[in-house]
Amino acid sequence: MRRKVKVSASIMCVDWLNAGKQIEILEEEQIDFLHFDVIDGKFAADFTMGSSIINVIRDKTNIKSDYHLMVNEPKDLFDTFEISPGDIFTIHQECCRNLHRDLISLRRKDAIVGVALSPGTPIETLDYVIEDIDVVLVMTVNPGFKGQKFVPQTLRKIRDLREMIDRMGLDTQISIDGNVNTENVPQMVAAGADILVGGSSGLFRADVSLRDCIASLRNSIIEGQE
Ligand code: S6P
Ligand code: MG
Repeated sequence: MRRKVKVSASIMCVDWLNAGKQIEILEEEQIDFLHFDVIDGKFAADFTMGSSIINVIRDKTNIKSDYHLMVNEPKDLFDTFEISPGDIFTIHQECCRNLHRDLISLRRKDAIVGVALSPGTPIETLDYVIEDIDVVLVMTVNPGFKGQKFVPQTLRKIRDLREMIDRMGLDTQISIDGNVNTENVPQMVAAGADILVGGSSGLFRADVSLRDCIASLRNSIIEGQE
């Protein structure tokens, strides 16, 4: 049977002047998650959304949240964000002085617990903690900005991670973030992706409607499963 590959929409890439309408479309199209990038200007340059903006969107929709914190020592922010059952909360391996302690704190908050790896971070850095992780987010671009180029060797990383998870008999899911579009999705899915974070190149495009982008992304998922 085919694995269900879920789609998470990166809100940082939404057409902000039409955000309400676009979120309605995401809901009608039964997108699985809204992906909220939080950046602190330190771990990654630039700033994105804080809880006040995120909560306006959360209040408007029933779609589950997929938090992606690109901030140093994210534990200081765990109480800032609302977490409902079924929401994913992802922190970066590179940002935590005591990753395992932080994962346990998140588990107590009833989050689906995620750890993100930047392109240059090996999967071996998850040794001895992967048992306590629900989702590994493999970044296929460097943290910080939309519209970047795909880092090709991350495809090998997805394959290696899938192999490691299967070998250990875990049910950890693999999420992919960065340059998720019709060109790359078939290979990402074939390599072992479970969740795809669609951004400016795959979902929120100026030249193609959001509904058409969703349909194309779903076709590319099927292509990768064949
Ligand atoms: C990057 C962020 C991502 C982007 C998304 C952009 O720091 O974590 O979630 O918003 O990946 O998508 P694209 O198609 O522009 O690479
Ligand atoms: Mg992200």
